[in-house]
Amino acid sequence: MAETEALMTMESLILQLHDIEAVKFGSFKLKSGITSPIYIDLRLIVSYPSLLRQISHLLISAVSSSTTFDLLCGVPYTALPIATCVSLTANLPMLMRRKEIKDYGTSKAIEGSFKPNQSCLIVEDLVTSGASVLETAAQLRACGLRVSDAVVLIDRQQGGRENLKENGIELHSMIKLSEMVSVLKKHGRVSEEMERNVTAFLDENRRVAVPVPAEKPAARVRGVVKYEERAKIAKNLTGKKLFEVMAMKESNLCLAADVSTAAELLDLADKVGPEICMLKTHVDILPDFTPDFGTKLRTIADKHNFLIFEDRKFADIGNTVTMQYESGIFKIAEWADIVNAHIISGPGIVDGLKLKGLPRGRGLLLLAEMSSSGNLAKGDYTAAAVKIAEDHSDFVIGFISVNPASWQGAPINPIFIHATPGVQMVVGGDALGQQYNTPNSVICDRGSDIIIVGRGIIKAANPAEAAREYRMQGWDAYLAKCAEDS
Ligand code: 5BU
Repeated sequence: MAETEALMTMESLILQLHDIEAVKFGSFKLKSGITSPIYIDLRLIVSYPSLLRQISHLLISAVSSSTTFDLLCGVPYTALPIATCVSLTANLPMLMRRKEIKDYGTSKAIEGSFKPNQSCLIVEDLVTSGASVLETAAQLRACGLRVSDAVVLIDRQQGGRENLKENGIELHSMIKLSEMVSVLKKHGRVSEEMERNVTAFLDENRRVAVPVPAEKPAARVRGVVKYEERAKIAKNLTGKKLFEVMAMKESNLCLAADVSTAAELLDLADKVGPEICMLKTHVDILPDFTPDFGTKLRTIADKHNFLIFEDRKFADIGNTVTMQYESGIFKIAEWADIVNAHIISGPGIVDGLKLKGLPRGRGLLLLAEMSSSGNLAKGDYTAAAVKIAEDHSDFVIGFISVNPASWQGAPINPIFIHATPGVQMVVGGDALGQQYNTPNSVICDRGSDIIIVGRGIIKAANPAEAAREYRMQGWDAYLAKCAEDS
C-alpha cells in the first residue's frame, strides 16, 4: 500500500471510529486510575463488521512484513473478535486465554492447540500501561510459548511501549492517540482547545505504571525491610540462610513439587533449581520413596542453592511430634531444612520440634493462615501463632500466611518470613477449595515474602520456563514494593 493511501485508510478508520462513538471526549476515569479527557471504547466494533474487517487487515499488514508467527492470541475480552478476524484472514491458528481458571473440567488457562517453543503474536485493541498484554504474555510463556511481539490498534502513548519492551515484547501500533486527535481536529470533529487538553494530558501521563490487580485486600505494605537486611536480624540460622538465598538468587519462589514419584521430583528439582529459593515436598505422597531420597535431594539443593521444606503440617502433642519428625520411614529431620506445624495443640508442639530441630540448625514455619476456602485459621488463632513465634524466635522462622498485611495488632516483625500458598498467574481456584491469588497481589498487597506455586508450574508444558516466569513476577513485585516504600 502506498504511503498516502495508507494514511487515507488510517484517517477514514479514525473518522469511522468517531462516527460510531467509539471515541468520546469529556472526563473519564481509566482502569489505571488516571482521569483522561478522551475515552476509547472498542467493544462497539463487533456491531460493525466492515470496520472489524478493516481493522484486522490493518493489523496483519503491520506485522506480517517483518516477522512470522506460528500462532496468535487475543487479549481478553475486547480484542477477541479482532483476533478471530485476524486469524481467519491471515490463516494463522489462534489460542484463547481464560481470565478466570475454571474449577472444573481441564482448568486450562490457555485453550487451543500448540506446541512448546512456538511463537505467538499477541493481538490487543488498545494499550495504556500494557498490563493486560503482560498478563497474557505471562500465561503464554508459562505454557512454553515464545512471545516477542504484540500488535495493537491504538496506543495511548502512556508507557505501554516501554513497559512491554522491558519485558521483551515489541509493540506494533496502528494509531497513536495524538495522531487520532489531530485527525479529528483536522476534520472539525474536536475543538482546538480539546486537542490542547489531550496533548497536555499526554505530556503529564507519559508513563503509567503497570497497575496492581484489581482485587485489593485490606492494606498495602509499609515499612519494607530488604531481604538482605532481614538476613542480618533473623535469629535462626536457616531463616538467615533463606533470606540470603532469596537476595542472592533474586528469587522469592518456592516450588510445591507435588509430583507423583520421587524420581520425577528429583528430576524436576534439578530443572527448576536455578529459579527457586525453596522446594516444598509432601514426602508421604511418593510411592517410590527410599531412604536415600533425602541425600539425593540435598545434593540437588546444594548444587542450585535452595532450601528444602517438608510441608508435613505436624499437629500433635510435643512428645509425639519429636518422633514423627526424627523417626519412622521418612526421617524428616535428617534432610528437611524447614518443616511446618499447626498450633492447634498449643506451644508444646514447638518445644517438641525444637528439641530435635534446633541442634541440627533447622527452622520451623507456623501455620498462621491457610489458603483453602472456609479454613478456620483466622483472628485469634492467627494472633496466637504470632505470639508463639515471638516466644520461640530462635527456632520459628516465620509463617504460612495468606494476608499478613491485614493482621491486626503489631506490625509484621521483619525477622519472620511469610510464605504463601495458593498462587497462580490468575485469580481462581480448584474444585476442592484451593483459592489462588497472583504473585503481585501476594507480595505487594498481601505483604507476604515467598510465593508457593505448585500446579501453576508442574502442570505447565515447560515447568522450568514457567518457574522462571513466576520467579520474575514474584521478584518484580518485591522490587515494586521496595520502590513504592522508598
Ligand atoms: P497448588 O498446586 O499451587 O495449589 O499447590 C499448593 C501447595 O501448597 C500444595 O502442596 C498444598 O499442600 C500446599 N498448601 C496449600 O495449598 N495451602 C495451605 O494453606 C498450605 C499448604 Br499450609
